[in-house]
Amino acid sequence: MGFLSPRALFFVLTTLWVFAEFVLAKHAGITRHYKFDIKLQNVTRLCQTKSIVTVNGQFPGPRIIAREGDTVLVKVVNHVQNNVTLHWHGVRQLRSGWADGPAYITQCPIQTGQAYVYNFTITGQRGTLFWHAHISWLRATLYGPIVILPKRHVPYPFPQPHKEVPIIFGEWWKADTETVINQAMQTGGGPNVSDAFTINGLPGPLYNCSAKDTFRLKVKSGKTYLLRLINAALNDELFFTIANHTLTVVEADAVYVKPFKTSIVLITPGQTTNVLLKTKQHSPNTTFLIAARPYATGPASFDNSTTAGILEYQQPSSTPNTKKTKLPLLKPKLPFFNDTNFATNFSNKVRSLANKKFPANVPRKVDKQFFFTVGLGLSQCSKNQTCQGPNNTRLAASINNVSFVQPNTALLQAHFSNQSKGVYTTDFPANPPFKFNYTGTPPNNILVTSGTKVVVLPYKAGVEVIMQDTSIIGAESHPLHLHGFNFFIVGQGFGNYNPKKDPAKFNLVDPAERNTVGVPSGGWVAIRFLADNPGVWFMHCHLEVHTSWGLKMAWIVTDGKRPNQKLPPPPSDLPKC
Ligand SMILES: *[C@@H]1O[C@H](CO)[C@@H](O)[C@H](O)[C@H]1NC(C)=O
Ligand SMILES: *[C@@H]1O[C@H](CO)[C@@H](O)[C@H](O)[C@H]1NC(C)=O
Ligand SMILES: *[C@@H]1O[C@H](CO)[C@@H](O)[C@H](O)[C@H]1NC(C)=O
Ligand SMILES: *[C@@H]1O[C@H](CO)[C@@H](O)[C@H](O)[C@H]1NC(C)=O
Ligand SMILES: *[C@@H]1O[C@H](CO)[C@@H](O)[C@H](O)[C@H]1NC(C)=O
Ligand SMILES: *[C@@H]1O[C@H](CO)[C@@H](O)[C@H](O)[C@H]1NC(C)=O
Ligand SMILES: *[C@@H]1O[C@H](CO)[C@@H](O)[C@H](O)[C@H]1NC(C)=O
Ligand SMILES: *[C@@H]1O[C@H](CO)[C@@H](O)[C@H](O)[C@H]1NC(C)=O
Ligand SMILES: *[C@@H]1O[C@H](CO)[C@@H](O)[C@H](O)[C@H]1NC(C)=O
Ligand SMILES: *[C@@H]1O[C@H](CO)[C@@H](O)[C@H](O)[C@H]1NC(C)=O
Ligand SMILES: *[C@@H]1O[C@H](CO)[C@@H](O)[C@H](O)[C@H]1NC(C)=O
Ligand SMILES: *[C@@H]1O[C@H](CO)[C@@H](O)[C@H](O)[C@H]1NC(C)=O
Ligand SMILES: [Cu+2]
Repeated sequence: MGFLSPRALFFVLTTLWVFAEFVLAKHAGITRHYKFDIKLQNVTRLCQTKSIVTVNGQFPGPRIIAREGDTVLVKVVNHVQNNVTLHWHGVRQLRSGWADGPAYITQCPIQTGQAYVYNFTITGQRGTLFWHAHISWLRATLYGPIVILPKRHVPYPFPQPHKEVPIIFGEWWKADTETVINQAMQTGGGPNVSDAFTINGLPGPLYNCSAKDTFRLKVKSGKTYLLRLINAALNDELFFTIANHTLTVVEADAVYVKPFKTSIVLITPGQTTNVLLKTKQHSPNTTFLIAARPYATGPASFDNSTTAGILEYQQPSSTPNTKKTKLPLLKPKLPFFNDTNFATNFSNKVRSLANKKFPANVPRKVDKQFFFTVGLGLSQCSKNQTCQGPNNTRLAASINNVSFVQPNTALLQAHFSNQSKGVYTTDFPANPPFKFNYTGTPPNNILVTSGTKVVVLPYKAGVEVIMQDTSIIGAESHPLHLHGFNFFIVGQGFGNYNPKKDPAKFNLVDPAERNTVGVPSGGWVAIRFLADNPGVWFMHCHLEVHTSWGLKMAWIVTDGKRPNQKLPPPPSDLPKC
């Protein structure tokens, strides 16, 4: 047995060191454990007490805080009569589709008395996302922020904020929301609109009986605050603003963007946006209204109310009296409820950072192309019923005229065990059944067809989807959300998509990378993604009413050849139907 020369020893040690660094970097994350007890809680809003479904009795629900690379384990125990599932909205769920959560897509519901552990690792993402129930309309009260910090010692690509504040918008009904949607599905008419919007669960002073339920943002002068905006409302895109302050948008859907300044943010249900708020150098002798209200383009009536909070500066200690005197309140201006020009200008400003550290990996090669019409339609009323849709019909919604029918068992289980028969078919159309002027006069027959149809994508396919709004019943902006992937928004426009002219204008350099995009009212949007995540992935309108009417479909991405390109088997506690 000989001794290693100093030179050889150095070589061995550095090799070990490099290897250890590599292992540490790959497994740098820690495991974060959460326990979510689903239970009822009495909550009073707008002078009315209501029993709502909550996590741990909290409304809004608890925050999940993790770092990029961490594993999150959430043990969900269902103590209520409703079936429940939770979705980790925007988390990519690389090869962990069993933890994604949409009911009857990736899992059967967690039934009364049952438990399920959601187990996922946050890979390559940092920013703000949120969790919410993904069954019926339970997400009206079951939602909360997901804060993903960068890896330890990795700074933000913008000034380190003094403080970070999640701001989650919600929508509140005085009535029980399960009754609201059940009634609408019975009658075929539109569901009753909400009674209020909320900021962190609080409607604010512009509603009757609500001044005490007001979100207050207390700040110091001359500091930078990171506001993590989340739209968890069910059916409304929202304009958001703070009187007399400019915001800098730095991140959207947990992807950094090229910073830009704006006084108003547009945020659709399902979207998240991080903004920097730089407070004034000297504490002003006034307070400022924080406000959000809908951007609405559809034909249906909507909740046209405004939720508000108050931005307060901490007054210098030399003026102790100011506490007692009521400071004046400055009010902001928001765009008109149907200001599509503002919406277009705003969404065009959102661009990927697209630098060395945070590249925009836009698929250059398109292997599979789809043209999807998205919009409303009608379905027939049963013979012995009267329906409240137009001309005694039922309101419906579809993609390529297919209104999705929820199966009785989860698609992912059926796919994994090769038992699709009687559950789903793989003939979801790549194009609409017939061409018409999508944004002009609707065709005579606007009845939708229905079925549980999916598209099968080969592993690693480059996918392009053109989503075209229709003016059937009324043009409307639809926030489409894709599970399991981020996509790049390579183009958008008004009227009908022109396959000859429009692709030349696509942005393949720094397009926004998101998980939810508003298909413009009376227009189209083109997205691209790489199908690198095996599993079954839901895509749907994040206006909950449209999802209820069938504006949803699923993609199946096949396994790749290598072991680390395959979907692992389901966890043993996966709920059964
Ligand atoms: C809610 O209030 C009702 C009526 O007062 C009461 O019967 C019920 O026990 C309360 N529920 C909870 C979870 O506190
Ligand atoms: C979570 O998933 C990982 C990866 O599949 C697995 O190694 C781990 O054992 C799981 N943890 C629990 C508590 O199920
Ligand atoms: C919905 O509104 C209608 C008309 O105001 C009312 O009769 C009905 O009770 C409401 N439904 C629910 C579930 O509150
Ligand atoms: C608030 O209350 C007043 C007086 O009771 C009533 O006239 C008004 O319609 C209410 N406003 C809202 C938004 O409910
Ligand atoms: C707030 O904005 C208004 C209108 O732009 C302006 O007149 C006013 O001076 C501003 N006040 C403060 C305290 O910034
Ligand atoms: C703040 O406003 C109050 C009441 O309007 C006034 O009395 C006070 O002088 C003001 N202070 C400053 C520093 O402007
Ligand atoms: C919504 O409310 C605003 C005032 O806040 C009003 O100008 C507008 O006409 C309303 N829109 C609808 C569709 O009711
Ligand atoms: C917005 O609504 C107003 C009032 O309902 C209407 O006059 C106007 O034409 C609408 N604007 C657009 C762009 O649809
Ligand atoms: C309609 O008729 C069918 C078959 O006779 C019956 O099962 C169903 O309950 C009826 N529905 C209504 C709403 O009356
Ligand atoms: C309802 O019927 C009338 C008369 O046939 C027709 O003009 C109208 O377009 C129909 N409405 C819808 C939404 O189909
Ligand atoms: C489609 O309809 C719109 C609105 O009526 C019209 O402006 C446009 O010219 C039509 N497009 C085609 C290709 O017919
Ligand atoms: C809950 O889910 C199970 C399994 O899919 C189903 O059989 C049952 O009818 C559901 N219960 C309710 C109340 O929806
Ligand atoms: Cu929609």
